Amino acid sequence: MQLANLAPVPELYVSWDSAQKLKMEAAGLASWDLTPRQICDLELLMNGGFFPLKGFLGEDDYESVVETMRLADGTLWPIPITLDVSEEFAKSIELGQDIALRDQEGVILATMTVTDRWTPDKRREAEKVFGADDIAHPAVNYLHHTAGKVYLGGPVTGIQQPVHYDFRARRDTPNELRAFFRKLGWRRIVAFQTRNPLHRAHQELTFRAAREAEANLLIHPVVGMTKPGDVDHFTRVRCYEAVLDKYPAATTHMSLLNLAMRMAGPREALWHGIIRRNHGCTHFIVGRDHAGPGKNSQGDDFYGPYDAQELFLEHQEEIGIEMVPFKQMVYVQEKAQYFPADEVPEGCTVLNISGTELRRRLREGLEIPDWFSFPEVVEELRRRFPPRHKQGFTVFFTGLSGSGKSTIANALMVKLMEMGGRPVTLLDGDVVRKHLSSELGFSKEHRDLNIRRIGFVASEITKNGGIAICAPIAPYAATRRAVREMIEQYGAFVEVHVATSLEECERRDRKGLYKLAREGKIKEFTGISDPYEVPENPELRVDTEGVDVDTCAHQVLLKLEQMGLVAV
Ligand code: PPS
Repeated sequence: MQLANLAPVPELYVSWDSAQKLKMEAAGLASWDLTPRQICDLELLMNGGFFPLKGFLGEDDYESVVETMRLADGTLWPIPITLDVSEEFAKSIELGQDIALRDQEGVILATMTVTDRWTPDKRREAEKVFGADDIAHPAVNYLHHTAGKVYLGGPVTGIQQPVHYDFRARRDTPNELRAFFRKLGWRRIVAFQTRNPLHRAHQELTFRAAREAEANLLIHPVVGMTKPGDVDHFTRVRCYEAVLDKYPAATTHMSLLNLAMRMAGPREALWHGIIRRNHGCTHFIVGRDHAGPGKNSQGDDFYGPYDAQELFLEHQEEIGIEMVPFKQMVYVQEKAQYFPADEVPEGCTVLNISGTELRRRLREGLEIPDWFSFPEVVEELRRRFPPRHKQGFTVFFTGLSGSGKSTIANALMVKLMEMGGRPVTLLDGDVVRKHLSSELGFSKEHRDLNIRRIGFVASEITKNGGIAICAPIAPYAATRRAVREMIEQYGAFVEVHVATSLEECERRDRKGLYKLAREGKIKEFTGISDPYEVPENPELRVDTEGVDVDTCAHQVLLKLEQMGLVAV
């Protein structure tokens, strides 16, 4: 029976006194500002999570890891942990030189003696480590589009841990967890890796896995970097905390792992096992398509569903952690209970809600049954993913000067305020130019800057659940598209083209500006001496000629209803 060796794992930190001294000395060194992923890697290097690594990989170890999943000395290590930097920085460094590694606020976390510098063959790295040079794989995309061109390698001397302001009490170094297990007398510990919210099926399967392994359970979610598009870790941790209460007291512990995942499937599973062994665990749950990155650009899976389990089984002894295969649990309606998928009594009805279906129900505010998840988890998810009619959005009016944008925008604002529920902010062209862009003129460059500022403010409002109504001329299609992209990360972007013709705007000439523009007294005037690119596919086009303002604003409101953004 495998019992945990809970002796401390070696760390790369120097003593507190030495750290103070080193920090002063390091202030004079060439320094590298770590990327968010490098900060995650450095934390696990320094605290022993990546034991036996002593720093960022040198070239020999890198080559060997890429080709054979082993360090140059033969030790199993499946994922290259490399310090990617810009060519410019790499050129400025001499081999043998010490550099300071700083976090994003400039705090020196460690120093590194640069022993190696090389330009990697990223295509080969992609093919060998991730299975294909296909940017549909998030780590391959990262490799080609985010990572620097040159790698530096060398031993790291740890000065201090990266600072975390969130969930401090829930974060443990490997040695803190080992000490905790020692204190509680836990000698068999099964770890569960996750990057998703837990529902009842997960609770059932983890509890069952622990019982079968006669072990205590460590819920060990990743809060560093996961797959782009995942539920943010703040929401997830609040969900995990709710689920933790559902386990029998004193059997289960939860700790957060600041790992930057690569979604490398089978290789990643081994890596996860090594990391959990370093955290004092004896068993590790590996599921179907463990750390799978989704579909490749041909629409197929990157890895076979059981590749990770097979590779893990081959190496579990060498790692020193035993695999517990993840049993898929399903809800059986007649029994009102979860069963392993292969033990469902004959003739019974199995109920399931897929991830896609769950997201649809959240989006549309539909029921999520108690058999599927815990009410506290559903409440958290509903708060994070409110239905569309409770999410923030932006209505972006565009059109010529004097087209009626501001008037319709004002009327719409009042109608939305009458309905209530969400705060409404009007970013009118004139108002913005007074308060946000007072130093700007009407050159293309200045107009773009003005629109991007409006876009930024609107995206913040949208992110925080409010309604932003913008009403600038915004004459350039590319800039409008950029603003759309900025906002659509957080909520809907509704482009409304106020399609009043130039002739009509000039005829109205409310501010007398067209006359001045025609006389050449105002330069670069939109429609007269400056271009206006008509939107090709706005969500709505309104015509103000012969139609009153109230009707126009009502058309916009109907569009918002149709898009589900306001409740009927
Ligand atoms: S832009 O192009 O989107 O940055 O313009 P915007 O911020 O909406 O500002 C347009 C208002 O500024 C006045 N104005 C001009 N408009 C266009 N071209 C020139 N050269 C110009 N000079 C001053 C004009 O009153 C616009 O107000 P609206 O409300 O659109 O009529």
